[in-house]
Amino acid sequence: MFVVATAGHVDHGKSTLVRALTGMEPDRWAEERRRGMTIDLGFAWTTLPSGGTVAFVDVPGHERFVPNMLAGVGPVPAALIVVAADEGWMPQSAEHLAALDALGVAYGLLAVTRADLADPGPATARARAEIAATSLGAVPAVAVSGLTGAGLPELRAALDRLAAQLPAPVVDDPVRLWVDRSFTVRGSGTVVTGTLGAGRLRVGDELELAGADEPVRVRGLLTPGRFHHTDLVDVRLAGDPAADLPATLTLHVGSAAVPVRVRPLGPDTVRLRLAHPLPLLVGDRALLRDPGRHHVSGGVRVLDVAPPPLARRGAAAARAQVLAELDGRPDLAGELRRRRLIRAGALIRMGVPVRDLPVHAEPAQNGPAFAEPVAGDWLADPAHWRRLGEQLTEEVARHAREHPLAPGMPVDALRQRLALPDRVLVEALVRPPLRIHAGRVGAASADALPEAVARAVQRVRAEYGDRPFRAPEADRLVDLGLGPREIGAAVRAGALLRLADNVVLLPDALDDAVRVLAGLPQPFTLSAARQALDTTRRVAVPLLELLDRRGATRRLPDDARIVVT
Ligand SMILES: Nc1nc2c(ncn2[C@@H]2O[C@H](COP(=O)(O)OP(=O)(O)OP(=O)(O)O)[C@@H](O)[C@H]2O)c(=O)[nH]1
Ligand SMILES: [Mg+2]
Repeated sequence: MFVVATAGHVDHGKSTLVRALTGMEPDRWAEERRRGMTIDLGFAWTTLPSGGTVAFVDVPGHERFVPNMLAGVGPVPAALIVVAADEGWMPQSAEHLAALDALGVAYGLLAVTRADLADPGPATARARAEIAATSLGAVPAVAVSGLTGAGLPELRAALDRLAAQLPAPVVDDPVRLWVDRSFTVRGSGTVVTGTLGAGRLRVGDELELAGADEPVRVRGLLTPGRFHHTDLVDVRLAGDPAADLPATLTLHVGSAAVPVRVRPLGPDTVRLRLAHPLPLLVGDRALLRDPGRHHVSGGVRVLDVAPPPLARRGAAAARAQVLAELDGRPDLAGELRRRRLIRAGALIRMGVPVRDLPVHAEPAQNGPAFAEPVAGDWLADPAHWRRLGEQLTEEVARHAREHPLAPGMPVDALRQRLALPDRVLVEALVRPPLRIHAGRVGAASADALPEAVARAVQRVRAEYGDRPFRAPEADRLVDLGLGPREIGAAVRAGALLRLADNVVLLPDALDDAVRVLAGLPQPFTLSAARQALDTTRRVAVPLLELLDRRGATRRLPDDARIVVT
């Protein structure tokens, strides 16, 4: 089935033509029939000679009902433009055509009606010229009479040819049904009618009702989690220059008509503040209209549904430059570059597919890369991510300089310094030789020891390297500048081994001790161990206790020990 919207001036015979083609009554309201005038959208369908189905959205032509007309043509791919032979081109012929042009409708037909009342030639020529200058381009024209039925077979054949040209609807997209009206039918529940802009509905599908908590005119049924509801968008205009737009206009998108405040940014780009939020995506087409002047200001293409605030001086000019580069086609690499860090889900809700688009990060070096989350579902611009990594290293080094004895920089302090929205991002940025330990980021090796401590450790190594089980005496430690905090830092860095308060050895001493003790007749006493290790009780007692705890030695009931092999 394909859908065609009618368009054309009041009383030019749109509804009569739809009735003649379908045998159905598009004017469903008593008031419409009494007044002989369409007020609200009508729907009717018929089978074409090819066997395909065409459905008509019949729109009102009266100037007062243009908003209803726009709700009808919003997401419709093709138009049947109706001009009466006896009246010719009229104001709403022009306004409706401007709306179709603004929406970028590319497929259409011209029906010159009431051909029994006047020569259709002049009306046809004028209408074709007007239409040719729009997104519709050159369209086939058929002269018809709803009264006599003349031209109807030709019109049906032309509709069949039009149907064959239309691109197939995209069915895998998220569903967005712009609801025109809803009512309650006993036994069925709530029934809605509307236009499916994208996607495919199946019985049992779960949808989301947009703006359900607000008494708004716009209602939509949406695939859950796939749409960003926004009241602030940056758009590109096709039509009047941005500078000529009034400060307030009406935005028509789908069946929605929402008042907007207009802030020009570039020559053809503006920021729109919507009176209430709509589920909009990057690339959406909409239309701006000045209801007071009956003037379609132009079509808009949504460039950004989550634009940055323009608070700083010069922000608007900078924004205009960014917008100049955008064309409304979702662009993952560009979004990542501009937003730097964003959740995949947020991008999808803006209409930017995350899975299918390659990110050409640094084509020269790496070739195309697909967007892989850096942590959780966070995506990052590769260059920004690299800078963050460098910044993290600098922050940790600076923190170590300022707090030489602290066991690293707290993850949360880093998160704040780097202005990151999520702790997992800090964790993902930590690379060796840095590591996370007990909620802090620090160097894993002794290389990062404060210089004075590193020098003191070197002195210990020089003085005690050949007597590895002789611990420096307490006053020697003081001479070397190794107080409890310095010792703590050296121990955390793995540069010293603490046996007890003020009893430290070089870290390799444990393995060496096990080797020496294994050479003794087993089991061995504390005294034998002390002699073999050439050390004092001050060292031997805690050293053997540490080896016991580590399972390298075992203490027997008589206090002798054996090396566990
Ligand atoms: N003689 C003649 N009269 C026609 C023809 N088509 C429509 N009419 C008459 O023109 C008048 C308006 O026709 P409609 O079909 O209601 O026009 P419309 O374009 O739907 O009007 P709106 O919906 O209000 O914009 C009616 O009185 C019709 O009978 C035609 O082909 N020949
Ligand atoms: Mg009508």
